[in-house]
Amino acid sequence: MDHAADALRTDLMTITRYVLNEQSKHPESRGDFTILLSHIVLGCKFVCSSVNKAGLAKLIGLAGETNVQGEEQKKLDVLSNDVFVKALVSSGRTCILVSEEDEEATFVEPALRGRYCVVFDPLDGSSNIDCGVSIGTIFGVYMVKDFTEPTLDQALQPGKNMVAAGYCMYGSSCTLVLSTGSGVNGFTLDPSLGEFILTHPDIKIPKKGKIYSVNEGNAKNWDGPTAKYVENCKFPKEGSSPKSLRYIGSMVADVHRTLLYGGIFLYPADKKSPSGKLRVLYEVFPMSFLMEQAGGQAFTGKERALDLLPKKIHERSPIFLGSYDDVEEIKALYAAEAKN
Ligand code: FDP
Repeated sequence: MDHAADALRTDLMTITRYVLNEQSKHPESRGDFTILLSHIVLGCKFVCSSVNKAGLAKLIGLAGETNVQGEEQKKLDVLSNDVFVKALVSSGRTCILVSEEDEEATFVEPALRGRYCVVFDPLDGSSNIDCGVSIGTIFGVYMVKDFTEPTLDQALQPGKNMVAAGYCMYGSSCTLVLSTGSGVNGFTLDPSLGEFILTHPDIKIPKKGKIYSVNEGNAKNWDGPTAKYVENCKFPKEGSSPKSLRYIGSMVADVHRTLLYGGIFLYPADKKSPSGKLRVLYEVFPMSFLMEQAGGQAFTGKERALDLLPKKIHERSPIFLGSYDDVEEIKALYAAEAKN
């Protein structure tokens, strides 16, 4: 009998146990983050269960509303947003919430205020809901200095100020990937226990990958460096192999694969969308934070993504993120263009 393997199977590291262990390294900590995270986890479990039941419960279909980006909102988006807002407010640890689904930020009522600002996309990749492709929740957490008088500025901080970020992917399994600023860990929901168990400890992205991920249907409107980069992926220099293309069209799923297998995910600017498509606060920042924590990089075409200072809560930015060496290549192409 393999006692070491058996011990691993029976000594389960749940996400709560993991965060409590981390908390014990900071004796001054009051456990606020642990409480906040348990509410985020509750939201993820609820959305996971709803996504699994969506067909059965006839939840799929338009809710008859349009969100701030002018996209059709589906019932699952509405439901997920409601669940996360209520879970975060009731945690008593938040003062400002920014959701992809809400035009304005939510300022928590004074009696329930705490010191965290949470930015999130409750159900990202929603165009994939109806065909059962993986979708996810993305979140980022900031600490607010004076939470008794919260202002919008405190939600408009650069991504490098985040204290935690993560996503939960609702796919063939439900996986929550989290960083609290000291590496990246992945937890998989064991449905029989209702617990997220540490299954991917200390995730490191390969230094260079063999996959690129982009919506090539936009190629005619790309700028020079993006077009050149993708050309190089397909027709590399003599002696190197071409990269494979994988594009799901669900950011959480595309980033998850990139994190585990290596490579690069691109959502560049194009002539029709000069700022790209993805939202800075709750898509670009959390994913860039995770990439850097896993040893990769995230770049906007101009600067390190986490250095961006957003001016509006729903601002967009181009993004190139993934393996360190792959992002270096696109950085070099933009640097060369800036010189000319
Ligand atoms: P969706 O529109 O389905 O919600 O930001 C949303 C997002 O999906 C990302 O999850 C995804 O990476 C991207 O948009 C896909 O955009 P394209 O359809 O333009 O490729």
